[in-house]
Amino acid sequence: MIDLKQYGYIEAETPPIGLIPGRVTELQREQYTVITEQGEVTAVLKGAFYHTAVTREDFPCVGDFVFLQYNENGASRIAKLLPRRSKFSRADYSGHAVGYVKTILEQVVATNFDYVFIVSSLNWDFKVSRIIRYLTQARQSSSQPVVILTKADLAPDFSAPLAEVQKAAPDVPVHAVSSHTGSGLDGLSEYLQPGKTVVLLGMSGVGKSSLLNVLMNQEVMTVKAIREGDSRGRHTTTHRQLFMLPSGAMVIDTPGMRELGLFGADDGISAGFNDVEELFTQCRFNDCRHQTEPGCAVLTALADGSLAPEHWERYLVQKRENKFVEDKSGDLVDKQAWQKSIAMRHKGKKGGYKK
Ligand SMILES: Nc1nc2c(ncn2[C@@H]2O[C@H](COP(=O)(O)OP(=O)(O)OP(=O)(O)O)[C@@H](O)[C@H]2O)c(=O)[nH]1
Ligand SMILES: [Mg+2]
Repeated sequence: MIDLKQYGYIEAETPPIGLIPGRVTELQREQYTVITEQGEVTAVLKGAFYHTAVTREDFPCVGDFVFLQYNENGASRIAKLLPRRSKFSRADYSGHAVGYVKTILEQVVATNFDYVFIVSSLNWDFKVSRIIRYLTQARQSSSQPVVILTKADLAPDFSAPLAEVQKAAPDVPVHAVSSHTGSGLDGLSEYLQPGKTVVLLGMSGVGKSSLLNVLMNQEVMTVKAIREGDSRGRHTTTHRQLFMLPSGAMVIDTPGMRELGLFGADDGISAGFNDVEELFTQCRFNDCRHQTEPGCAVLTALADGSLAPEHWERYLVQKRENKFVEDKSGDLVDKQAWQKSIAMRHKGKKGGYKK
């Protein structure tokens, strides 16, 4: 028998008769792998999910705790999604895929983790603004963000990028590590405690799976060299998966993202830019637009150097983007249409499932 508590399970409600608890460790297409007290099982969703889910957010995802009907001889059936302690979402702009153009949906990337490792390479394409975007979304997730700068072996002196991140996000721990030489990995042990879950997020090719492999002491995920010409990743990892480390902590590896679209990130923006929003309270006019108004605290702070122009610019960009997404995602009619379309799709596929 596996003790699910080691997988972070807390029994908040007793499972109904006939159902057992489990944690989703892998999702490939519509096929789930779930760890239960009976061991690892494959599972599909009960049809009810397709008919009652209002948004995609209601579907189980890697990291989720669920109740399922255990089936010894075939696929088990996930019957209920349990409340999430934390989740990392992004905007999914592929609304047209369901036939209703321009609805931006929430895509939940991972759930029930304690730390978000924002993974970025010291080797190439190092951009603080990208790290700050991930930070905004991570601050929204109800977990602690940590910035991991990888491939330290390729950057003989990484003090400048390290300092740059620390300056832009003074409240967030930053670690420079190398999966090849092992340098800096000791510093991660404070997060990798038994029962804790970490999710690895970042662009393709930054070394997320390499970090996972070295923490696992074995190659559990395929790693591929980045492209020679432009140092881009090859999108090697194509699905999300949760692993139990020898240390007793869990790591969720994810496919590299091309770009991270903010979703519902108002609180995350406020948390990362509270210094900026604090200035707003000092403007002479309540409805100050911080453009040309007299007595504007933002303009004063920009002029005297106490507010860095790039910090202000990032704030504006994120606010604008978040507002755009909110306007495009709030339309319930479109959500209902989406719901209908997946119910139809499920109906069409039903024959494919083993009963
Ligand atoms: N020099 C050096 N190379 C590294 C390090 N970590 C990863 N790499 C290399 O970077 C390349 C990409 O590594 P992956 O681990 O596949 O990157 P990933 O982030 O998982 O990429 P996706 O799965 O596509 O999202 C491989 O060639 C790795 O060998 C490191 O610490 N040092
Ligand atoms: Mg990978």
